[in-house]
Amino acid sequence: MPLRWDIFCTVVDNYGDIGIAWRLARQMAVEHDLSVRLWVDDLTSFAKLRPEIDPVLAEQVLAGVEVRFWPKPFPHAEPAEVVIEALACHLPEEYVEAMAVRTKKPVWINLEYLSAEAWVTGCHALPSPHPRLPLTKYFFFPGWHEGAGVLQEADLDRARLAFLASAQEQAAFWRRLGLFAPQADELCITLFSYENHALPTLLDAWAAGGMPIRCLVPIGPSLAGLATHFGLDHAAPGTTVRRGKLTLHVLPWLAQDEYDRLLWLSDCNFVRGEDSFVRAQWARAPFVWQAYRQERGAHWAKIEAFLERYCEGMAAEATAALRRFWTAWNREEAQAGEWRSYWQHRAELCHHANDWAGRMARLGDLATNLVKFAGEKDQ
Ligand code: TRH
Repeated sequence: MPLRWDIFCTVVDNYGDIGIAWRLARQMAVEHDLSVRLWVDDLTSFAKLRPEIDPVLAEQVLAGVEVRFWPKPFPHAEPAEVVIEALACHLPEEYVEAMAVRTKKPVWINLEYLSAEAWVTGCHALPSPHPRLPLTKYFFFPGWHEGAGVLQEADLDRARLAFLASAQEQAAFWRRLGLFAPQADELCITLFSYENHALPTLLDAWAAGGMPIRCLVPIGPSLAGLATHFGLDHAAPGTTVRRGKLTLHVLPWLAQDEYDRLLWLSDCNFVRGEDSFVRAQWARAPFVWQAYRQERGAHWAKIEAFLERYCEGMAAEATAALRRFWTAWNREEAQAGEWRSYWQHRAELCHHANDWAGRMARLGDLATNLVKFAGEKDQ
């Protein structure tokens, strides 16, 4: 079994790339006892997810992972036995040359973006020989197909259940956020999205609805629209807005593990991109996904493919309502009626979310499947 791993991550925009690369590196070190170097080109973004990271240090160790700043030009570094380019980033040319001169060539894996699309299954694990050097790169697609899986720490469910069973830990969590815990009759909704023109309409619907709603919005691109809508100069962490049945708090950016706890405590999670999307699934509560918008609408195929898989086994009416609401949210056209008909299926949505997480767990987790794959390719 190859023991030394290098994981490379470039932060393109947002936080999904580093969020995923970090979780993977940590799991490899903590659960698989591997020696892991994580090369990151933007430590400032990383520090938002893990405040222990010092953005000016070229080398540091966190949770057993050696975190290295990825500078340009790249310094000499002895390649590891397994090399992962996370989310299709490109390895430094100098490093690739160094891989090629090793007697035993490293196992080189391109860890791709997450997708439920059917073509992914056909491309998973395919080799791609380097055009010039004696190296082969393998494509590894995370997802809901055999041999792949998504990120899930071994103790994730246990940690979630322990947190949900501890009134003390939950009270401490709300204190850290500087908020009172939601009341028993309040619906707690987290809203992590890209800019979405449907947001004001949805907030109005919640304000005018019959149910008290506590909405928690992390700092991000949705805030500008929100401030304009509520006639505020600006919306910043600590801002609270009360309108009708709606109480909305703007949250500071939370450390990644803290954000997980927020998802666990909430009744419905609006999430985006890739990593929060997966974490909401492990929270076993209803969630609404805004996909990362791609050129020529390529993200619609991803949404459709996921819905196809996710809705399997869900009652027909709930499925139709979920599909309508998700589509409207991604089109940035969600209306009050679509939200109401979605949420009237709350019981079915909760039951299904729990079922789905059970089904996902049976696929095995991404880190373990990657370790197995690398072991098979290491000759
Ligand atoms: O930030 P994102 O939009 O990331 C996206 C996607 O990964 C997309 O596929 C990729 O192409 C693009 O980046 C470049 O959404 P995502 O994937 O949910 O990542 C957000 C990360 O931030 C996730 O690890 C959770 C974390 N997070 C916190 O740590 N604290 C917070 O308060 C919040 C709201 C999120």
